[in-house]
Amino acid sequence: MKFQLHSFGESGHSYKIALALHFAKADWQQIFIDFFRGEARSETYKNEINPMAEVPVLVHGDKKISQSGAILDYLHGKTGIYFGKNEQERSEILRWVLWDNSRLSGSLGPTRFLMNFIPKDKKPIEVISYLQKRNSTALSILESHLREQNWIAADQFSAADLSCCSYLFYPEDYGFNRKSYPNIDRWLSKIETYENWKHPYDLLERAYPPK
Ligand SMILES: N[C@@H](CCC(=O)N[C@@H](CS)C(=O)NCC(=O)O)C(=O)O
Repeated sequence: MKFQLHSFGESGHSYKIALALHFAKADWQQIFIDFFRGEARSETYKNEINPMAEVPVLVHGDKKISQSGAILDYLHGKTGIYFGKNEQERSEILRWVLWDNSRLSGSLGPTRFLMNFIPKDKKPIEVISYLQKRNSTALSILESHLREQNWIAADQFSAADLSCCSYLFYPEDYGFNRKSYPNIDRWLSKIETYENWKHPYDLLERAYPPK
């Protein structure tokens, strides 16, 4: 049964799922969300797709799932996306997926949005600088963790790696310089040299600039 992914190219949370489906060679299609024209906040979207007014949403048969971590968990049983072989490993993967949502993607995403996708005169400089400090702390935590580990939460590529890597592949300036974090750089290089890895903008149609 085909997967449908409500998404847009600039969304790192969407990219996690698109990459998971692509790596798994699953049968899937993007349902484009015109994010920068407010589609995800529209009453129709909230009523019919996601009352949380967020992207991504995965539709599979009669299932409609939001929250990238919950979607990766759902895909574990369906596509082989790795979410642990026992309770202990699963809990470690989940711990990093939640950390990513709250501290890494959850902070990098808004920083990149504010720095790149809103008009210059509306940029909240103090908020951006506050977020950048939080980003540096989160990136340093990941950098230290990857000093001893090949993969984030298991002895193989897992949902934790998928979750944490997504925003780090985007080209826009949001204060992340890969070369300043050699362990993160090495880990990202391993992921992008996977045989069928794809850049976010080669996997998902972009919504910016709005047409
Ligand atoms: N924790 C959510 C975060 C999703 C999220 O923040 N999505 C952004 C797009 S990348 C969004 O839809 N934001 C709506 C808004 O901020 O109004 C997940 O992992 O799916």
